[in-house]
Amino acid sequence: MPTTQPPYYITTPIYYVNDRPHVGSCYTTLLADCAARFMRAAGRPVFFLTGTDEHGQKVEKSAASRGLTPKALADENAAHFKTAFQFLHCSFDHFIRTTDAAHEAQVQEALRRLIKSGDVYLGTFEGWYDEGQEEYVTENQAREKNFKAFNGQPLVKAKEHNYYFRLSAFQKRLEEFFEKNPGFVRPEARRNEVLGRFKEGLQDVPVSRTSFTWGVPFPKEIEGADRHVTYVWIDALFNYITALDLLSVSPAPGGGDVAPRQRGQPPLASFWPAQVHAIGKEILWFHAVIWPALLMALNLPTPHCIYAHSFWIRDGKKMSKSLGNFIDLETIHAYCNAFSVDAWRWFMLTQGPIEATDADFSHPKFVEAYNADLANGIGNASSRVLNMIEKYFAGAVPDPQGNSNHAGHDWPALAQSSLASATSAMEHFDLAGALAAAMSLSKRVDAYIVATEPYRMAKDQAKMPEVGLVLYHCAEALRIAATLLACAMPAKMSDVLQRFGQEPPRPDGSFSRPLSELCKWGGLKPGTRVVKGEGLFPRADSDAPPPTPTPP
Ligand code: ME8
Repeated sequence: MPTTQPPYYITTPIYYVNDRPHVGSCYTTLLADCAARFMRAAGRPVFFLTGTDEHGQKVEKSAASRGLTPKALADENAAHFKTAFQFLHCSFDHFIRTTDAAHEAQVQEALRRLIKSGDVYLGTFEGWYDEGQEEYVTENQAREKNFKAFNGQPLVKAKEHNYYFRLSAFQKRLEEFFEKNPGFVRPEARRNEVLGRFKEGLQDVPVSRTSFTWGVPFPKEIEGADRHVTYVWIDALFNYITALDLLSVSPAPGGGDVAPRQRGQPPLASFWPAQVHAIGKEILWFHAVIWPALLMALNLPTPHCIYAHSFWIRDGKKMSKSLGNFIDLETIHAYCNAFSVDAWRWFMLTQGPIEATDADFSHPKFVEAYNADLANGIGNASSRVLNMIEKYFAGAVPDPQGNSNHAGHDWPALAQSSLASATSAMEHFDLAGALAAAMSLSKRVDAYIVATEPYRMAKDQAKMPEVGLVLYHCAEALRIAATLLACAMPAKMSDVLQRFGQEPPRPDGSFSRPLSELCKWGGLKPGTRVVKGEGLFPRADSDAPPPTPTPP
């Protein structure tokens, strides 16, 4: 689709390979996928990046405990992440791995530039270290946390000769930047947390380690840098720009499995700066403070928004391996098999911790949302309307004869406002708001059927033109709702669109025309053949036990 619309670049965190995918990593990736699909449907060129963070001591140790090389462990688990995200129909454009040669070369280039500019220097540091998170915490934080690490283990006092990034020199610039860009960190509560921490004063951060070898080595030509490998966090943050070849020293495109640029597609570099870095709240400081400062030091533009969602928890408790209450891939598979991948996506996207509070995962909550929104919601509305068109109009969409306003429903205005609200919400990464705006059209259809009772009118032959009018409006509203909801439920909404004789979205979520055209009232042609088909979302029994976890 030729387009003059601005590029949209969205990323997820790159996930540690010493763990398998679980509800958390799948959640953030689903959020990004939904936004990416919507923006492609809107006609914007999109680059959606996800991937794996493969260096560091934790990976080195996990691999050793299994008798594997770190790379072999990384290969194994990177493949698990990729497969899990594909299973959930995530349409990423590139899966970056920090062991990709193109990434490593660009990280070294960043270090060269930062050392040259004096923003990175060699120094000594002593402080409280969280071994699990591979990060130092300040004296204040250590005290607040009772000298416990994120995983509950004691913090350790560590001393290192390291290269440091002169973060302290960016305090004023960052404060001004936050002032000028109130939407940089979202939601608002997260922004306030960062602002609060600014008051403690920014300290320089170590960017190298000598305590292990599994990392990107410092460039050889830098004196005194042998044995120093790049601190895993700095290596990781750069993925957002190395994936676009922004620091490439050679003109050749980067490695990895990025799809070759096709004619008419914008150059990779034009995607920077990112619209959204979607992350979890625990890694906000790196993204909200260290990352923009690194970019400022490199004279590169800063991203538009860091969106830090909260956590999925279970029965009011944090999910952890030791509690054994993690929603793992086996559980996700079981739900997808029992209710469909799209039902899982819908639950994640609409009931998740997108805002500042954690969200509890519970089976009754899943069944309630599934029945309310899908089985009794859009699934039921579609079946009823398709059934009636089949029964009363021999399966051909009736002709509304130019009437679009009926029984107090101004349908073109409703469709227009649904599109406008969904678009504006999506631009603000308010996914639940965008999906609610789209779903409201389907709810309107229910209310309209209740108010007009077409099945009763159909008993009177003289009222058939009005029945046709009602059913046209219902079908057209459902077509538009399904078009807007395809970013959340690509397979099921493709099915709905096809039943109404419409073209489904492409596998990446784009359509042959942008949403602004597709969602105009009146796109459904009278006479189009419809197909009733099987029930889309069979009702779930709220008394049945949760599905049994199944291996992928
Ligand atoms: O932190 N609920 O990787 P990671 C919701 N490699 N989301 C959750 C979650 C939960 N309970 N648990 C995890 C790292 N997540 C670094 C990132 S980025 C330059 C480097 C999600 O494997 C959430 O997005 O620990 C969180 O930020 C991410 O997984 C952490 O993944």
